This record gives sequence, C-alpha cells and structure tokens, in this order.
Amino acid sequence: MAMAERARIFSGVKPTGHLTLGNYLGAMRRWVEEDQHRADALFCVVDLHALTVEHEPARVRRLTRQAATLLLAAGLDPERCTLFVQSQVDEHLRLSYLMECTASDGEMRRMIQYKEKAAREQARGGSVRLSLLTYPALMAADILAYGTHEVPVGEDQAQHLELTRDLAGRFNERYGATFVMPKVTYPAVAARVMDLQEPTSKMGKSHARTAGIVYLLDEPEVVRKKVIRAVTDTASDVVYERGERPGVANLLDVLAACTGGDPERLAEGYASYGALKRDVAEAVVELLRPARKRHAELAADPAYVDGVLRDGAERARALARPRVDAAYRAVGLMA
Ligand code: AQP
Repeated sequence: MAMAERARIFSGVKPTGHLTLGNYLGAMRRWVEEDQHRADALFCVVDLHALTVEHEPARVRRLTRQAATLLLAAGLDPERCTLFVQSQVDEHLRLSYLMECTASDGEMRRMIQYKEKAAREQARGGSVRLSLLTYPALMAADILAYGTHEVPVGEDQAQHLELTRDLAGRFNERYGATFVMPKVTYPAVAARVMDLQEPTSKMGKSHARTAGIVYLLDEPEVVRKKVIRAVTDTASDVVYERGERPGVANLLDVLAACTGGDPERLAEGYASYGALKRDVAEAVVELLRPARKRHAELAADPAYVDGVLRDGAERARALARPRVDAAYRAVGLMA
C-alpha cells in the first residue's frame, strides 16, 4: 500500500437470522466505532451466503433489509463508508467462479463450518447443497474483489480467512500479481461470544434454540431474562477460566466488551454469579439501547435505506469491476 493511500476494509454479515450480540461485539461495533473512520471501508449484507441452507425467500429479503437497517442504526454512516447488498453487485459471483477454479476439493471439504452444517442438514434428513461446500470461494471473492487490506471479523471466521489468503497467494503465483493479501483482525475481547445456554457453542443467529441468543432487537426485559438464566457452572466463586468455566468466562467477556474492562480483573470484583449476571444484563441493555431506538426510526423509512443500498452497490461495482476484469484476463478469458 502506498503511504498516502487509505487502507481498504471489507466485512459482511449473512441474513440468516436476526443479528445478535455476537455479531455486534465480534464485528459490527468495530466497523462503526473505528473502521469507517480510519479506512476506506465496505460493509456488505452477504445475502447469497444465506442460500446455502434451506431458506424462505420472503424471510431472506426481510432479513436483508433488516440487517442493513440495523447496521445504519448501529452507526454506519453512508457518508463515511459503503454499505451494500452482495447480490446487487455481480462482480462477487463472477470472481467466485475463478476462486472455485483456484481452490481444491480437499481444502473446501476441510472447512469446519461445512462439516458441521452438512452434518446438521443430514441429521435433519435434508440434502446438503453444493453451495454449502463452495461458499468459502464466494467469501474469498467478496474480499479479494476490492483489493481489501483488512477484514475485521469474529474468531469463527479464522479458517475461511486463512483459505482466502491461500487462494489469493495461489492465484497470484499462477497468473501474476492480481490480488492484495488481506489480513484478518479480531476484537481484543469477545472475539467469540458463546451461547448463553450452551457456553461451549458460539452464539449463532441461525441456531434453532433461541434462549441463549441475545438479539440486537430484543426488548430490554427479554435481554435481562436471557442473561439472568445463562448457564454457569456448579462452583460459585467468580473466576475467569475459559476452559474450565466457559459460562462465567463468557459473561465476563461480554461485560468487559461492554464496559471496556479486562475480564480477569472484573472477576475479582464479584462474590456471586447473581451480581455478575445483573451487571452484565444492564451493561448489554445500555449498550444496545441507542441502536434499538434508531432502528425503530429508520425502519419507518425503508426508501431511505434502499437509497443507501443502491448508492452503495453502484460504488462497490465500480471498485470491483477493474480487478475482476483483470483476474479474468489473467486466467486467459477474453474480458
Ligand atoms: N458469537 C460470535 N462472537 C463473535 N463474533 C461473531 N460473529 C458472528 N457470531 C459471533 C461475527 O459476526 C460477523 C457476521 O457473522 P455471520 O453473519 O457470518 O455469522 P453468524 O452470525 O454466526 O450467522 P449464522 O448463520 O448463525 O452462522 P454460522 O452458522 O455459519 O456460524 C462475522 O464477522 C462473524 O465472525
């Protein structure tokens, strides 16, 4: 990157469910508070990724607009960053095919999320979509199309980002320097927020059991109830031990992320789980309050949101096209 050039940042969120506290602490919060101010940042609702599992068309469309609205409500500023919907920019799919031609079958099958989701689909008696296997190629395309330098994500995306880097390197080696090698960044705390009922599993928005998932649009009373009922463990002293005490560690991580403290130090201030849970509940309610309020206002003005997305897609298209054309030419196509 030339000295004067601003870093390019890309990141996205899938409309597979309502956005969660995990999405907020792992990714969105940095997009809003840091990334859009310091870099040329693009944020995307990656709707094509939502089609890799069984879905209801009207729900995907509704969740796509809701995710975009919430991203604006949380503080993304269309004057400072580019917000758009993946399926409105054809370059992602054009490049995805070249990524499929760069990846090997074996490395796609090694993806943990593929193995887990494929097993889940099979257990339900459903069939596994081919796109579930190939979607990391689309994700690599999402990132590489923009000459992205940094990808701010939660920890669950580590393996996909490693694959993206491998594909960029392999493509450049085979066909000449075309893509920037992106680096991945994680938040200092709460990089993997765990499900409050199953603290050894990630809090994921598409999971069927919702009691352990805090959604950004949950009413404050619902947030409080979910946090107070969080699964902890049989010991009663409050210590930060991720391996041995995942439930309490998760609550301390969330509290640290909300209040800016350090989870181990915070643990020293509590003599009981009850007091810790009450503080976590209030901290989360306060953290989410402004975005909830702003969401209600923005949801009443869908034309504004659609306008932001239209402008965003136009800008994204113009940024991606030259690099994707160059990649087509590099592999021997008449682009
Ligand atoms: N629990 C989490 N803790 C920290 N970061 C998280 N992210 C997601 N969950 C957590 C980060 O949020 C961004 C968008 O996530 P996503 O839409 O790709 O995935 P999801 O919310 O986890 O949705 P699903 O459908 O439930 O996903 P699967 O089942 O695929 O895990 C990313 O930066 C992500 O790291």
